[in-house]
Amino acid sequence: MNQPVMQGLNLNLPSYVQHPRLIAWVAEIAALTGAASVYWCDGSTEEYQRLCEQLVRAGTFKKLNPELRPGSFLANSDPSDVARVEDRTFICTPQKEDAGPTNNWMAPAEMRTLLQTGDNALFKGSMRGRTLYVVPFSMGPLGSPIAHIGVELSDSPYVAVNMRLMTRMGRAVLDVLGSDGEFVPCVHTVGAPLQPGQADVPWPCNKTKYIVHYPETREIWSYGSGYGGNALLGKKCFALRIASTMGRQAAEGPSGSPGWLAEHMLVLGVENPQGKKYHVAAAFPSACGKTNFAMLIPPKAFAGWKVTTIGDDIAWIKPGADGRLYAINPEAGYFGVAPGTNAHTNPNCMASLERDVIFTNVALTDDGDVWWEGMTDTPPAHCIDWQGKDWTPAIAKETGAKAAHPNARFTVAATNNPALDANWDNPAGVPLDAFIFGGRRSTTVPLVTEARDWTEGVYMAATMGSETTAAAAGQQGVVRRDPFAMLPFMGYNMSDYFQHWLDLGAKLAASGATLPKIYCVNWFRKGDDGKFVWPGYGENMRVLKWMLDRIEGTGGGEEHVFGVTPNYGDLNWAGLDFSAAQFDTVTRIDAAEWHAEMKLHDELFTQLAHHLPAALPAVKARIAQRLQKEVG
Ligand code: SAT
Ligand code: MN
Repeated sequence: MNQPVMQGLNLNLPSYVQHPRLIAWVAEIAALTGAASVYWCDGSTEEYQRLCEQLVRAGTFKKLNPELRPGSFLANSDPSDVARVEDRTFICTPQKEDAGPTNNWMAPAEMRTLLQTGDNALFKGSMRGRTLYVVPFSMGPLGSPIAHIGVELSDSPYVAVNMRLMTRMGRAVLDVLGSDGEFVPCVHTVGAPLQPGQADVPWPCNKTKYIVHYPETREIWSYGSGYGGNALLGKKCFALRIASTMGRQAAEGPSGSPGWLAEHMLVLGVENPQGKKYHVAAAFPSACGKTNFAMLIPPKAFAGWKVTTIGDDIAWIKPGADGRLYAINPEAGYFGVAPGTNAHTNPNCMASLERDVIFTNVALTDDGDVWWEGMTDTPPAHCIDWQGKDWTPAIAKETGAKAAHPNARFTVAATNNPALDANWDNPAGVPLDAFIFGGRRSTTVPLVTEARDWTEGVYMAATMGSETTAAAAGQQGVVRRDPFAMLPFMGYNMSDYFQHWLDLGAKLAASGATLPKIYCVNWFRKGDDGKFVWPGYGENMRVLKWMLDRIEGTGGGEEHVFGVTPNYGDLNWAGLDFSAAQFDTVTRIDAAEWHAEMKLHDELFTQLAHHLPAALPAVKARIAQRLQKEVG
């Protein structure tokens, strides 16, 4: 076939690419960035292996000991490029208020000048000396009516191989796209062009970073970082920021459709010993245990109970013809936090990581395997830390040096997970029975509370707070409001998003549907000794079981200031030594703490005053009144 040649550059177009708009766009970006060559990813195993070998030769990857960790690699990033950069993430809507006060905003024209068209536009020549990888991917099962397609153009082969594990990637996507299918264009550069003869570094990146979204035109442009959600653009950028705007747009116009939701949620299946299956979607901020909860193994006393994973990070949720909400996992792999993962906290995850894994920023052991803080009780006597330095327990004690970066990650295909749900790939999704919202709070917020109705549940989710983690650059351990665990991932105005949730609930209720119950949880309360009181992990099954009892109408509980909470006797304690006094420590409502907390809700609502649904301050007023009356 005719090979289009742009300014001397051969597009290396495979004959199966039949989409003129896609071809023209690839040519345009190749010209803008000055890429040295273009490579179209077909998504094959052979290609994956070849690119991994190439990354080994480039020094980006180390091949791990094939006897201990077959098919697996370790990448160490540049020490400056280790997490999402929220302060460099932009939502570029024409009107600032459409991005809302929680997002960084710049006018689209101004951003385009900066990135694409200005004299010193960052993307101009940004891929010089590098290959541009064309990475077609589907978020959601290939060809499913609820899936959406994206194409990422990236100069990072690390991105290409990660995208193969995280999404349905390759030629089959272009087959679905045909000659005129819609796709979300995603442009990514590490921002490190090479001069002729210049040697590359193992982890090219740039101090300047821009993670940019244009919701109106559904485009993503990412500059300067090669790490995680900054660079794997199908994940937070597409499946949350762009998709959230798509879900809301679907509710606009005359169709009367309630639209849909793109949420920062794991989705799990839970089956009781009688074989009844429930599905739960749970939102927690990054690095607060979504992967662990999604892969939970019930304690021994819960014989016959089974938890299975549909997804561990993102859910797309749509009303079905029966009015129920159905969830799919748009991803096909897990990009999870390694530190703290072990045979106790997440045995299914450890099993998932036995082979065919890309590790990033963990430590390398002397026998060519990986290690991270918390992986084993006894650390290795020596390893090479994530920055390539010698690490021993003695060095760690002296300097505090971590073997693995706290945001070190694994990338692994979902199919590695022994607890994978049989319906994880079902295009119809799974019907949801409950939503859970949880933050990381060492004080104040009780173990579990059930919202009395949808609006109260939306209030709980909207006012959620959490202590910051290493998943984002910046200070750690500070409580911030993180509505719906979506603060860093909202593609539009947060108040309009609250309204979308309220409207969707109201429309479904009006159609006679039973809405999922909404719960607020906190696994992270600490005692006076500074230690977590609740044992967490598999023991979270006890809380989950209480929720299912409530759904069945059999679970006990007491109505309270914020909703319904279980009494000590309402949870099944078989096989766990957890006293009523300990239970009190994780459920107690302290008046002073809650008055302070309500002030923070106030601050949030003041910040979000524009378009804030009146129903939310109304819930707040009711709570404040009860708090005064019942707690003091
Ligand atoms: O780097 S990611 O954004 O993919 C991980 C996370 O913060 O959840
Ligand atoms: Mn996440």
